[in-house]
Amino acid sequence: QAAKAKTNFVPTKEDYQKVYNKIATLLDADDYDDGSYGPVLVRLAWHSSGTYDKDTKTGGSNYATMRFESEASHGANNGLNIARNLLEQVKNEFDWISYGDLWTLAGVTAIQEMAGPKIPWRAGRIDGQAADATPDGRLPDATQGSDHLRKIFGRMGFNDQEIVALSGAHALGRCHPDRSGFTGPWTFSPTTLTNAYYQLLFDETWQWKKWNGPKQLEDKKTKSLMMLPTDYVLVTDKSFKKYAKAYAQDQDLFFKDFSAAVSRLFELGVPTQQFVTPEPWIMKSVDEQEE
Ligand code: CCH
Repeated sequence: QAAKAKTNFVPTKEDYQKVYNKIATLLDADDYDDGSYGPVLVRLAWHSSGTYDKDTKTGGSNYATMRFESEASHGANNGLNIARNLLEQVKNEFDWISYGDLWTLAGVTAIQEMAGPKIPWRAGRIDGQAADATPDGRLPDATQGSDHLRKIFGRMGFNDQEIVALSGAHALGRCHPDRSGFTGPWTFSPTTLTNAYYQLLFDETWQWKKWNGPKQLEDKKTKSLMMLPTDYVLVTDKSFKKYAKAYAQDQDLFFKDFSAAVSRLFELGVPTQQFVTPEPWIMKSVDEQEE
């Protein structure tokens, strides 16, 4: 490590692959949620990117402003300290990486290692200042409807098709009452990325859950799955529904569109000239390297 003098060490794709591999070793955890930190790492990458505003060109993944209390304390970011703290182990070993690169690369690693598609990724984000932190209210509010989704994702520069494709990330993970107030997973396989989220939206009968918590839906049959009001609009809004149906019927199509949209999401707010290469990298999965 001593040879890597901080000032002139220029990391290569192989160095970032080492970071990927290190993150991959931290994913499995018997005593956490459904056995993987993958979903919460995907949520960290998304919340650090989804603050982007295309008109003012503020927010996004470039400055990793969730490091600052003013942004970490936004209600939408509850629980993401778990993901940030986990990644400190990686930052300690690879101190040359910026937090924006670390967090988005962790999202890429988690998606790929949870059987998802390859997510093209570029390095080059830089750590910003507290003054770059974004105001509260830029991330979506789960209690709202399609107008809200179009307003929030439109501000980031995404269209209806991309909104629906990105929402498929909810095949992963779960809601935690102590973080968002909502409860339960969206699918029966919350640590594997599939198109099950869309299939369940169409195939199950969804009813409002009777409880003291915030408005959410449950599947009538098992009452063990959930949908947020914002998830359910993917089948009630005519334009969203068209894409949701297509993804329910074709996992390859979902993977292709999800990969493109997530890759763009994770680059929001990063000036093109900052990226270390013009062409994105495809990081190797752990399995591929063992072959
Ligand atoms: Fe999400 N998400 N998300 N989400 N999300 C939650 C959890 C995850 C919304 C609300 C919530 C995306 C879009 C939306 C993940 C990825 C993405 C939770 C529960 C809420 C609430 C948090 C908790 O309690 O822990 C809303 C509203 C939208 C609007 O579209 C997008 C886009 C992505 C990624 C591309 C993942 C993964 C989780 C699971 C986290 C975990 O800890 O299991």
